[in-house]
Amino acid sequence: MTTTTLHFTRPPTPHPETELWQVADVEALFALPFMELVFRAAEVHRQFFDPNKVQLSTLLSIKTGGCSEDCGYCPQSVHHDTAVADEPMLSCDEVVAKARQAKAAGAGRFCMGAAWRGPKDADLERTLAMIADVKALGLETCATFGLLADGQAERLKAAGLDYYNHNLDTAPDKYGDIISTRAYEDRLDTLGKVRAAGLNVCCGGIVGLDETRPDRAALICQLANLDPQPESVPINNLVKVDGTPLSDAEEIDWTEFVRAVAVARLTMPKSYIRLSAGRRAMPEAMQALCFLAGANSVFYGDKLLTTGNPDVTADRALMAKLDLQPL
Ligand code: SAM
Ligand code: DTB
Ligand code: SF4
Repeated sequence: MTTTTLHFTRPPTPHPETELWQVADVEALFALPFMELVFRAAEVHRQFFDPNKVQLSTLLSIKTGGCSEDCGYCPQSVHHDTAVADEPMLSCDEVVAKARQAKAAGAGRFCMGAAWRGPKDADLERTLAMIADVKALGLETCATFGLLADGQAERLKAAGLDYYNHNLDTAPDKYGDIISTRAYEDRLDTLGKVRAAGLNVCCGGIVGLDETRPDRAALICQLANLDPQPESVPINNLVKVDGTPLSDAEEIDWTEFVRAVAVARLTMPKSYIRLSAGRRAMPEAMQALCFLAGANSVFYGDKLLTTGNPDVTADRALMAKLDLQPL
């Protein structure tokens, strides 16, 4: 019997002098043979993490719907006619009760989301007690409230916030097709404020917005070139919601999603890569491949913000089958 040995050069790395990723090099990672890409990503994953551990974050929408922004994917925008009803902000007691349930179910982090362009100071003030009370339960805290004004990140930090989530969402060149009410630069500005306040950064994006592979590479390049890199990187697969402009976006092939996870792992070796929105529609075997390719975090709990997520029983069963332990 003859055996064939395949030889691959080492995959691309950041530019040796600037240490910045070039879009072309990230595209070259996407273009690696699928098995080679997944293998390399799995190899890097093991250098920095226990591959049998997965971080669990539970989401809660503390203020739903009625958002002034026109993000084309989002069911909570006033610009789109969706089935999401506007709701006032939850009370602190309601939020803490949900956080308690999340902790009892095994979550390690609790992420509070609000359908705002950014918080008014009075709104922010009301969230501070929620953050302090959730933190006091022994959970890590995360908030995603949109663009931050000067001083707001510091107030969140002082209240006990651990992470702030603010996504770049897509490539700079694709961004204008998706959102018109705020600029890419505004997002980078908020990420800078979050960092400067000493908060951990959770920053990722969405695939399946009818973007091209070079767009996906450009998004990951932007994320990887944040300095320091985000501690947490959510990779969302678009959840297509009726009434949003992207409700009939073309589905990306599942292998392309796995490639995006693997490329995120290779370019951000020390970050938690979160298999995020869209997981309910993913077969278990695909999720397992994402974990092999370097995903080591998920949203855990029956609901994301307004749409569904795998139920806790199903996730526990999957984790048991894959011998994955919660962090
Ligand atoms: N309003 C704040 C903001 O936009 O920053 C915080 C909440 S917003 C819902 C947080 C993130 O959820 C968005 O940046 C986007 O990445 C993600 N998201 C929203 N709708 C989505 C969808 N239909 N599918 C996948 N991800 C989505
Ligand atoms: C993130 O990257 N994905 C989460 C969280 N950060 C805030 C939100 C997903 C939202 C999916 C659509 C919804 O449930 O409304
Ligand atoms: Fe508003 Fe955030 Fe939805 Fe955009 S993604 S419409 S800012 S809630």
